[in-house]
Amino acid sequence: MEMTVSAPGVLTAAQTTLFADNGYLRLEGVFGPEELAALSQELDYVIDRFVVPGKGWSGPWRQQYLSKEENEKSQLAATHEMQLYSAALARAILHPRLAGAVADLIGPEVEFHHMTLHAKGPEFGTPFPLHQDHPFYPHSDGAYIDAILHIDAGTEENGCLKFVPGSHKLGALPHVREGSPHLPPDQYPFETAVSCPAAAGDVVLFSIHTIHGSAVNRTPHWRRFVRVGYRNPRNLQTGGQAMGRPGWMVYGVRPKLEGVTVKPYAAMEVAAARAVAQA
Ligand SMILES: O=C(O)CCC(=O)C(=O)O
Repeated sequence: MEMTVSAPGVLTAAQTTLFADNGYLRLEGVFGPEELAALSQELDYVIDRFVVPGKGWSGPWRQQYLSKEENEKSQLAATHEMQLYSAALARAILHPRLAGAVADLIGPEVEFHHMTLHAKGPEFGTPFPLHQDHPFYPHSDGAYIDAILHIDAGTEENGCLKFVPGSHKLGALPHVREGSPHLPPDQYPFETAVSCPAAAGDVVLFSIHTIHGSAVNRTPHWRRFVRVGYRNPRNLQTGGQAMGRPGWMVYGVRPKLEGVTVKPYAAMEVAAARAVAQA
């Protein structure tokens, strides 16, 4: 049986053009008050029980971006695949307006790729130097969108996202590989990036090739963002995070591709844990 998948038409023509021009787009109010409350509570549960905060990304950029005190005290809680811990976070991946917007941009078929937490600690919440996401999970082309779910509002004071408009048109750029991949700060000054403040419940979409970063969180509160990566299943991954792992289809059906097989998830290391428990 042939199946024709068509784009859902969640985005307006003006939104699609904005994304094509700038490489990023803010969607207002994707998560309503009840969804947001569940996301916030369950994320806090996951952070409290399963995440040990660290200093955040490493590399020579820290000397240029941070004072000595900031470098020493910077704090980031980061982890991956929180949908394995929380049903509210699992539901968020499939959210019809979110998946539909992504389908309008890179679909019609859309496959979920990964979920990652970036929670900046209070007062000294770690900044992110300018970078593209491509070096972290390189794919063959640009049909990959990162969605930042704003569990908290992003403001100038707490380290909102900042983008270099139109930079996605540059394609995949070489990154400094000392520490976490980042663009050389002297060639790509942080000041060239434009702030993208957003309210709690908003989602900001951007291309895997869009240059972005964020400043220090100087407020007394945690700033919690969740990144969800989506790709067109025809856009094959070439390395990095979650390489070789198939994801749920969140819009349309998986196309049958020559030479590509869908392998099940790797077995969890349960047997080893059981052996330890029984010892
Ligand atoms: O959470 C942030 O402030 C930045 C996130 C980011 O750069 C990324 O997810 O690639």
